[in-house]
Amino acid sequence: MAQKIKQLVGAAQRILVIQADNPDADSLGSSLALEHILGDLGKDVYMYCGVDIPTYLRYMNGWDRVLNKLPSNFDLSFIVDASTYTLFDQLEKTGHWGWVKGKPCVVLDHHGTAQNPLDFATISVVDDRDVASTGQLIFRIARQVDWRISPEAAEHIMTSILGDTQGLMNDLTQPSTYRAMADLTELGANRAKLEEQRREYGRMPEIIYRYRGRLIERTELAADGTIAFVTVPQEEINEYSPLYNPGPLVQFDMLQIQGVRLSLVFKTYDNGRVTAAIRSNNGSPIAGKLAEHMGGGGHAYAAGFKIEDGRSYADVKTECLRHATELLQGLDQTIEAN
Ligand SMILES: [Mn+2]
Repeated sequence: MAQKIKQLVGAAQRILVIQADNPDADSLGSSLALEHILGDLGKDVYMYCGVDIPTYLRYMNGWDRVLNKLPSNFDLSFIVDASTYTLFDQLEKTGHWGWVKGKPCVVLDHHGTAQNPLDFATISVVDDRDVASTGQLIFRIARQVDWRISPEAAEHIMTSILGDTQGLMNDLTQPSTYRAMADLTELGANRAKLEEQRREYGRMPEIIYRYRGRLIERTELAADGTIAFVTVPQEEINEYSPLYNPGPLVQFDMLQIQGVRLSLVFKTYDNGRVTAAIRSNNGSPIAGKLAEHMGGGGHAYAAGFKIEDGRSYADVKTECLRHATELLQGLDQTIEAN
């Protein structure tokens, strides 16, 4: 596989790296790592994401080179951290899938259970067992074909791993992940520096700190206290989202409530759109399955979905909580059966 990817890269000059419409530290870190690695090979690299890079990721150097219009002139594309059509609404809407399908395409991902797979890919490497993040997968491939990993590339790969493993703390973390972290450190990535950058960027204005208190106050519990959720309406999105993304403000605190296994931050928009960010605690790896059931995607501990088909928020919430409860119960039954 790695050799075939090397051949495709060898034959291309202009290379496009595509992220899905749910950018996170892994997809952005993977894009930026590829930008450096392929750039060092003398390629012209373009990065695309259909939506704006969220503010909480803007501590990553180079985020502002990600385009949100798809360039039409390229020889090869990489799709990183996604392998399903579901997460590419913007390409669907603009009708630009044709451009991507008309050229060789390499899909690199670590989400195993995707529905509607991107079946046109020239090469698809979807490894859901041995790597913690797409960045780690890129690292493995780059080593197999002896591509140079600059300190900048190493840093972006490290960020991708820390993002998906929540700082090496969830069980996506593999033995190979610790080895990769050691190798990346040798290559010049500095975890302490990365954490400092992220913390500095994560500092919030006073008004946001106080808003966080209100979100905590409004948090509700469901399913015998195993699911925590909160709703952010349009007027708060307008007021606070430009300053800070409301989800990350409370979502990890919600997972710290005793007995809570899953947290949900719903956002409701005036045009009827409902979105949800899903996070789960170690031992309750159902976030991705819940998101898929609701028409979205993600992985075991972090996922999301959006509903735009006119269903009311009340209906979406009821269905989401019902299915989440079922998945948690199913998980317990599997554990008991073992
Ligand atoms: Mn990922």
